[in-house]
Amino acid sequence: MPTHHDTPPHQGNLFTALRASFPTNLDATAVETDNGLFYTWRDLDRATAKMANLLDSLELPEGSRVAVQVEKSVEALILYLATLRAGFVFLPLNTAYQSAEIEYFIGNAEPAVVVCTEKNFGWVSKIAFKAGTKHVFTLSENVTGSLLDRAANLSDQHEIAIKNSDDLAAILYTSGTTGRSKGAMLTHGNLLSNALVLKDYWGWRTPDQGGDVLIHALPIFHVHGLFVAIHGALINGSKMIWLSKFDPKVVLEKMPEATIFMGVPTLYVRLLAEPGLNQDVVKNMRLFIAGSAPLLIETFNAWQTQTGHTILERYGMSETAMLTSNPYDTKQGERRGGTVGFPLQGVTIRVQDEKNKTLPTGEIGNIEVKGPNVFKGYWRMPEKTAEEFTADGFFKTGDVGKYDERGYITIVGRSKDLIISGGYNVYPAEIEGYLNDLPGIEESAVIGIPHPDFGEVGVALLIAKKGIILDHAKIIANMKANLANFKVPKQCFVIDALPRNTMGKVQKNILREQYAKGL
Ligand code: MCA
Ligand code: AMP
Repeated sequence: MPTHHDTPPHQGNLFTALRASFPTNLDATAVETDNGLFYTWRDLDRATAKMANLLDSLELPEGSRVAVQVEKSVEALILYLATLRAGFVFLPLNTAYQSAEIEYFIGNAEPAVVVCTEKNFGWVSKIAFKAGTKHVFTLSENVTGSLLDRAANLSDQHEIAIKNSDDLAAILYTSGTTGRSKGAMLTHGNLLSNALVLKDYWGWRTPDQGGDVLIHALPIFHVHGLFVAIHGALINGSKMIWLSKFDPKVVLEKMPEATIFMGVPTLYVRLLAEPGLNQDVVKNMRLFIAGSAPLLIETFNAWQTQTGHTILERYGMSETAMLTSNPYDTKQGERRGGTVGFPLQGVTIRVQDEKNKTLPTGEIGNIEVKGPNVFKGYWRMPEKTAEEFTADGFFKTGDVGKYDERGYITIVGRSKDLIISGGYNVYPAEIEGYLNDLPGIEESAVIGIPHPDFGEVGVALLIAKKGIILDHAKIIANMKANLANFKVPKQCFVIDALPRNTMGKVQKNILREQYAKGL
């Protein structure tokens, strides 16, 4: 384990490495938005300094969290980078979360600072102040808000905070199979090691090597958009074409000026449906990356046929950033559809049986991982953290898969009860808990069924209390009023009883077979 004085402490700050990668010509464009705004590297440097000075002016305790629920914007990107620069812990929250969800996250993380949209300030600030947060700022996607007003007149010079590589940089909430979300604690070292490995493995070209241009069309409150995409571009001094929201037509419009695109499978499915997708529009592109959910071989093949490009699929988790990837350089192997490639450099992956014995090639088991990418643990949940690591320090991913004879890893399923819909995780336990509390519902089961656009979507099976007739529309409306919209089951069915095994456990696999015909 390298002792900390090996690298000067402030070198441990991820922002130091990102800032050191800015091109020499600071007046070049760093970010170009879909609504015609241009930000130079100098703009990023000055704006992050001003915002970091604002955070410093609050005299926050070491390790303070900055919770952020704002629409995607370059100012939100600047806030993320400023939080790193000032040495605090960034906590991004999905913009779809409603008050009950936000109340949980703020109660659990106890952020010193909360940044929300001007529209949501009323209810978010109430929750935040009640939980002891002292500073609530606003930031809206039309470049307004108290955060910008307060930072505007501060100095554009800022000494990057000294951090060790195992200091926290971010907390990302992700849920397990049971109960409430857990805050995955990611360190500066986790994120920097992953960014450096991917920069090399995906063949990123710095400006003096011909340069790269990334189309960024993902949300920035999850690992894919916030770390893999943003760090990839910044650590390489590459321009980002910044879309406030995914729109397939806009992505196609930008492709002739870009070289790299990252997306969850749903984005590829929607691009394939565009008549404008052809070999011509992609001729300047060099790399299409997919992940966050299974990429169907049909999508992989259709993309190859329609564009001539072979999608590079990789595998990641909030707790581990990226673990594996198909190769970019064909000398290291072909990109094999249906697989997630090889463990990244420095990452060890094993496939274990139920007795924690390592399985041979070809045999399906539980995927476990060890490496500099693996998180520090769950925020204030030491017991839960301990449960998810083996005695010899491997993290249990909850994914089920195998190695093939050429060393490629295939994910064949999940041991955790999880639905991944359009790249967002939906936890049946959370939805079931909510449904079971509704009047008239005896019990419920939420399962994932195939969906042509989102990959899979949730469907709820409801058991009514004796003598009660359940009103589906009312139940759905109730969930929409209280839960993030993407979590709401796309359909509800009332049935007499849930199939159970001899242990009394609900047999969701039987339900999935019964309802797999889709909507
Ligand atoms: C929107 N809707 C959804 C989803 N998104 N329903 C199910 N699943 C979804 N993902 C519903 C909304 O509730 C709404 O329904 C209707 O679709 C339209 O909403 P809208 O927001 O306009 O949807 P959209 O613009 O079509 O969004 C689809 C999307 C978005 C662009 C695919 O979901 C997206 O950006 N997904 C990316 C998620 C992501 O970044 N994942 C990375 C996680 P209603 O009208 O009824 O309200 S990081 C990760 O997994 C690991 C670490 C890794 O490996 O990267
Ligand atoms: P989360 O950490 O909550 O964002 O979700 C991580 C989960 O997404 C992983 O545990 C996998 O189940 C799933 N996942 C990520 N990338 C892939 C992929 N390329 N193929 C299949 N599943 C994936």
